[in-house]
Amino acid sequence: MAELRTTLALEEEEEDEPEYVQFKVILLGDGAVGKTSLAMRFCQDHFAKQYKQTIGVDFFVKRVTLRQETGDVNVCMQIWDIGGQSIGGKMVTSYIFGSHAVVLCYDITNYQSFQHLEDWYSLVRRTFAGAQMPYVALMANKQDLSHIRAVKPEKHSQFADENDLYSYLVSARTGENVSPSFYRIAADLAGVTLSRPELEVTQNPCKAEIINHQTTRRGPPRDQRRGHSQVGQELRRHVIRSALRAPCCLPSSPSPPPMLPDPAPSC
Ligand SMILES: Nc1nc2c(ncn2[C@@H]2O[C@H](COP(=O)(O)OP(=O)(O)OP(=O)(O)O)[C@@H](O)[C@H]2O)c(=O)[nH]1
Ligand SMILES: [Mg+2]
Repeated sequence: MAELRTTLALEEEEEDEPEYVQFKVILLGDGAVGKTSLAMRFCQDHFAKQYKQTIGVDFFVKRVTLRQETGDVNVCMQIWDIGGQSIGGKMVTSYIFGSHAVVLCYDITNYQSFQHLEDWYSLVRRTFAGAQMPYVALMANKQDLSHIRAVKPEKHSQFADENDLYSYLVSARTGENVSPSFYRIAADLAGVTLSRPELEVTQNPCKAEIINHQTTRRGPPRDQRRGHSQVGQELRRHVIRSALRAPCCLPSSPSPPPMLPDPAPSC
């Protein structure tokens, strides 16, 4: 009898657990462009100033609920943060394989990191040769440093247009546009249309910095004067219905990842 009660309780618990649509999202790009920082900002709302190189791959998980009139959709995003040094390595194609979304990241203050996206993107195309390409996005990080940018917005738009990429402008440091961008990716993958208020709710509050104007002769930097609302995003709707109906767990790669998360994924 006690056993039966335990089984019933377990079944009830399972019924309460929402079903998650699971997506594998990989972050690619040169070393130090801010991939780990973006994943950390989105999953843990944390930013570390100090650079710690990612060796191989690191994993993050974030569960999000997408609200729509016909019912909520629960999404579990497995974020594969690929170390920038992996580009020449043997394992990189197996990391990319099976991904639903690829986010090509660069640092707007580092022109080379933008140029190298050609190489990263061709690696993605080679991995998916003959198969359906995943959702591919172009993510321009370090928008807080726009006063020392090396990549003009026109260059960004041109690359996105020529390659038909979704486009996001973000700052892992301030958190600007990070959550809305990943929510948008989740929604596009799940085929959910998010309303503007929902996207705004996902925006992290920015920390205000107090500047002493009496001792600062030139005033605050230009980007602080403009505030954070000017960072726009060019978003095109495109739905990929490749969701795997599966419980949320790591990893879900067709081939097991050679390096397990260390420490265990958290969010
Ligand atoms: N100002 C500024 N610094 C950033 C931003 N994002 C990341 N950084 C800094 O850039 C450095 C590199 O960031 P990481 O996230 O470690 O870069 P990564 O792309 O993961 O690098 P690899 O692991 O080598 O591939 C760190 O010192 C971060 O603090 C940003 O949006 N603004
Ligand atoms: Mg890293």
